[in-house]
Amino acid sequence: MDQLKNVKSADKVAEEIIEWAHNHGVSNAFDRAEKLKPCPIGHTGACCKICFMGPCRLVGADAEEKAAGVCGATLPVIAARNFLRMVAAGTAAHSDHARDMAFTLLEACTGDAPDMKIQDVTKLRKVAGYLGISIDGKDMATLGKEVAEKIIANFGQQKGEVSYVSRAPKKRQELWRKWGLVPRGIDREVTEAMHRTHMGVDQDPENLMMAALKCSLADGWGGSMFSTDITDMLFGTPTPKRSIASLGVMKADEVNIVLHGHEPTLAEMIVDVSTEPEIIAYAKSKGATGVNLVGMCCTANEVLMRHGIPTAGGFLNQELAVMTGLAEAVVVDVQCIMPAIGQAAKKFHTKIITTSHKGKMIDAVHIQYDEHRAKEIARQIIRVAADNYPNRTAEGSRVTETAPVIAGFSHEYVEYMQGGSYRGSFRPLNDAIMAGRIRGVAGIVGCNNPRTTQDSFHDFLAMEFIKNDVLVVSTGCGAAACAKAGFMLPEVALEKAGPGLREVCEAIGIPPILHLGSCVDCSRILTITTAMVEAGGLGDDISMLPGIGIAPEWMSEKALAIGCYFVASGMHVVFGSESPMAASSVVQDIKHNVWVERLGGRLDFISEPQEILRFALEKIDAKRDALKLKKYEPGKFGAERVLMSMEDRRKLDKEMAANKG
Ligand code: NFS
Repeated sequence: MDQLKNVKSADKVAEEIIEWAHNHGVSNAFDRAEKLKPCPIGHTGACCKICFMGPCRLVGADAEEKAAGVCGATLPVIAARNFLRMVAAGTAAHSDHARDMAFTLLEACTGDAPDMKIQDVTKLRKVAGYLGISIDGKDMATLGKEVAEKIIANFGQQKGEVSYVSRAPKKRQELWRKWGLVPRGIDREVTEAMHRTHMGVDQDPENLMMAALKCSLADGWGGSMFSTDITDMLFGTPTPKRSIASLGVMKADEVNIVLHGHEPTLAEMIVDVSTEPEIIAYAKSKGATGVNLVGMCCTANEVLMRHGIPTAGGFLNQELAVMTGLAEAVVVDVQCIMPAIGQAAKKFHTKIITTSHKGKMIDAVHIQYDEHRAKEIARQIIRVAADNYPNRTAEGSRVTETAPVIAGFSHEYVEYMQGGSYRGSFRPLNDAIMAGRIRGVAGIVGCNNPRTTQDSFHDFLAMEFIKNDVLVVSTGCGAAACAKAGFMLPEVALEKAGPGLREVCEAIGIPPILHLGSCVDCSRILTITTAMVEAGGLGDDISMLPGIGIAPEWMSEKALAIGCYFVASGMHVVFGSESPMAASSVVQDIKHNVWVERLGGRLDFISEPQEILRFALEKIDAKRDALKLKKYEPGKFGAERVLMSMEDRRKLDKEMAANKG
């Protein structure tokens, strides 16, 4: 870790390009972060700019006790309000993405989006079951339409409960009801959060912080979970795919198109048409040998999980992709698109193509995506990129190094690996945890942030966890970091894993670091933890599982929404860097002690990776102790097999049937 303190990125390929940019005077986020230090008042949550009597900045050693804004708002109120607004923005982003997916599903079923159809019927039936929709006698289009309409209704629902709340463990649901945290409708919770934080409404920090949890549940067990399910239905539930990762995925002699952003629909269409003979012929007519698609950020995760499209990396690699000088086009839609790519593109031949009316850029070409003619637009985009191929100059930093990766671990696949189509269950994993072969499970998720050496926290924690027999599940830019580091090649990870984890992973046939997808796919972690509770042996609620959620290099409001819904679901969550509410000890106390008392989860901000590791292992071990499980000792576990005998299996089936009954 220490040797990384002097570099900007742990990703060697990225580091090479950053140095190139620095030496060529090309502006980049790493240099800008050095010049532009965060405002210490806003950084800790002590600045209120909610009304125009201010902004009021509450500073000074005794600000918490004595200071107040012009209206009288105290520091705890200001810090809690700021936090709730961030969580609401994160929830809105995931959920508006989900809404678009729901309308795409609807139009695919009504025939209004003729280039799309449901690809995973098993998943459609499963989702219909979750939503209480009968499947009897219905054809796929009718059922799909009903499912889409029911999901769309969840956004504007005014009363009642968001449908997927019923997928959580029973005990958790009761806890949410007890504390008034069940989201009524997705949009309603976001709107209410904005209202509560308007000048002069909610002035109780505890009430505001509980509202943050409620709003986040509309994301985790609402928008994000719907989005994952719809994407699986429309484009297939992921299964393992082999590919490559790093900025070296650009090809010198092909038309390179970077698919960047979040909603996978257009990217799917581009993947689909990119192999059409006419499209390839068009690229060749411009002097290239073919079309090379590469992903960026969460769109990368979506098309990597389903098609094995190489990933150029996460958030901080986007400017660098332009600086390779090899990108003919960066196609973007919404979220995590740095305005800087438009400015960087001016120095190269790269065209930035915006595709959503929600996300336009002045330095870009806009080609509006329209699901009624999805493939036609996808072809148009590839042609625009191909037309740009002859404009390539020799400018840029050329790199060719890549790392192999295996991604595509949907929760369905992980379950399938533990017993096949009919007997799939999370019980083998639970048994391994109970026996002490696996110490616990860590979710490493979230962004990159140039205030941290890029990827260094993700890489360090992933490696240390598996050495300590902790199974790692990863999404978002955390997963991209592990992929680029070569940790997502099972052989590499197995070699580094502790003996217990290694044995279990080999027996089940999964790697010790699992790529679960994009950030909305953090909902897969909720599904897995619920399945682990249901499989038995590790308590009756998510809060009892020896697990932890970590976003070590976060920067986005979406990450905070994710962190909050994990806390509300009962997990301990650790974020890297400083707390955005650090100025208020009252608010800090709420997110530690009040939340843990009421919901079993808490949110900590820890800036040192070694300390994050120590804290996480301590929490995992404490949960093991509370469950009275065998004490974890590296390399020491019983001689019993991990995979169950048929007899065990039958016993378990009976137990499960009895539980259901
Ligand atoms: Ni997540 Fe995806 Fe990455 Fe952070 Fe942005 S890409 S939704 S927010 S930066 S992990």
